Amino acid sequence: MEARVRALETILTQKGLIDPKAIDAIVETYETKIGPRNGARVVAKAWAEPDFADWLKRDATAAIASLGYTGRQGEHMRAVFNDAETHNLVVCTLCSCYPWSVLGLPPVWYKAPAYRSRAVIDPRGVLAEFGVTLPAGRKIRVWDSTAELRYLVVPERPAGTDGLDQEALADLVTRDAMIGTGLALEPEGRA
Ligand SMILES: [Co+2]
Repeated sequence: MEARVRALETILTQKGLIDPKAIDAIVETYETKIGPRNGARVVAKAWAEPDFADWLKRDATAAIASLGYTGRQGEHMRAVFNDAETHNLVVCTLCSCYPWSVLGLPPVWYKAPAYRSRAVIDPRGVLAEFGVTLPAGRKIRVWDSTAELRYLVVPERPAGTDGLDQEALADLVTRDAMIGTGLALEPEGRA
């Protein structure tokens, strides 16, 4: 795969269709500047501000863009909220569509055929392998991403976080919690 990518880049560069410096800049941006902290700030704001949560539910693309996080390909975002009845899990069964603008680069397992097929066939088993056990009776809803529509899971706000500001709340929101393969962390000092 690496050799193929290098060959493709060489040909496209020789034909003058791409500038390797531009590619490097994009990779560097997604590796170091854009990552799951963006999404964590979106979730923390939704936890802290009911008006923002409403907006996120109605029009996630606009609500997320208001924080300056916009997609490179203009894809639409949808936020799906975990609650006492439903846990949401995101996959791209076809390839690896992922909300880069809020989560950065996808983890390797997200692109793996095993995750992509099993997330829909046996979501509860997949969650167990991620160490997530849901309360009995909780439904799991699986969302299949596409190039046009990408999902951000808003995990449930942990108990004992009333006094935390948004920066501290964002620290509890992991990348996996926003894909649905994890839950938000418990605040420290809460046994
Ligand atoms: Co895809």
